[in-house]
Amino acid sequence: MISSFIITGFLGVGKTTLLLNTVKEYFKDRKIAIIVNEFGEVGVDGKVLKNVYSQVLEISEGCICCKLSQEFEKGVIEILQNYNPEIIFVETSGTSEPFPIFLSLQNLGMSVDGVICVIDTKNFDTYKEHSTAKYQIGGSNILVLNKIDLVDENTLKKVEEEVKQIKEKYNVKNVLTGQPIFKTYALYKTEFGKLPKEVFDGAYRIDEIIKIGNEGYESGHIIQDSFSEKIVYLPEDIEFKEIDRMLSNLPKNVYRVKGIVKTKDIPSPILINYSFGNLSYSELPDYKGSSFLVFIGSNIEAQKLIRLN
Ligand SMILES: Nc1nc2c(ncn2[C@@H]2O[C@H](COP(=O)(O)OP(=O)(O)O)[C@@H](O)[C@H]2O)c(=O)[nH]1
Ligand SMILES: [Mg+2]
Repeated sequence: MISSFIITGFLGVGKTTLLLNTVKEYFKDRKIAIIVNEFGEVGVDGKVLKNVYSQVLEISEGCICCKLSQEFEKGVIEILQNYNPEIIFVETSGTSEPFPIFLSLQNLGMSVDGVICVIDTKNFDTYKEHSTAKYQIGGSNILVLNKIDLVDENTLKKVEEEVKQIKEKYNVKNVLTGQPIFKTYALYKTEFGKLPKEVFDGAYRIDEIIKIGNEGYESGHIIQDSFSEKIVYLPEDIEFKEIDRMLSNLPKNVYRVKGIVKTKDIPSPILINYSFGNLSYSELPDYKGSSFLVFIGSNIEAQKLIRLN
């Protein structure tokens, strides 16, 4: 049976980082396929992951848990037929819920060996009230408290308690039987998503085959959380400091910025990653496409964000 893992978690918590750090480390000699669903029509993670893995399928422009479930299943079937992978990893968008994706994978005959929810320990307070974040925890069986390098012992303890409570309350149940679908769960604490190998060895395989349709599961998705995104294509003759200045002064309604930008003064294209006020840059030398930034948040007005000369 082909095994699969789902990586879920809110915007910017470290899902792609976890994939880069663990999959590359533990599965060098295995045939891996990665499916990445990004919020919005332009993918950044797909480009980053493609630098490392050859088989990366990008599904954009909506979320695979609701609007795009058919496209998702079609994509999985194509990957199975064309590439014949041993293991499939699915990174959901930060606004997706994992449970419908879990059902899709099971329906396609795959073994789901873990639903991993990455949690941003540093910024948990700022997003924990979003219902999507709660259902992501409730629908997973491996909880990963990430970014622990950025918090003290007390914060870590507090977030751990909160996450456990949310797990208890939002644990997905089969509405027909009233029983929780994942009987147990594991909790890990990581920096940059570095999970131990044991997580991927099948110890958290979900054996129970869930035979309910999507309608057998209730969630508050779509209705309660509203996000939007704006894409801005940039000219290539700008200076790095202009980009840096703009990104250092973002308003609070912008949660997440990702993009790949070419500048006048730095030879390699730069990968930009902004989440919850933390900004990071890295180089992406092989990138050949255009320069763009994707802003994710609520009520975003891109023209007000970008004031380039
Ligand atoms: N300090 C710190 N930064 C992290 C950690 N994990 C991820 N990041 C950074 O957080 C940002 C978002 O990470 P990414 O993996 O793209 O998040 P995703 O949207 O969930 O896929 C990037 O700039 C990462 O380098 C961590 O454990 N500690
Ligand atoms: Mg990502």
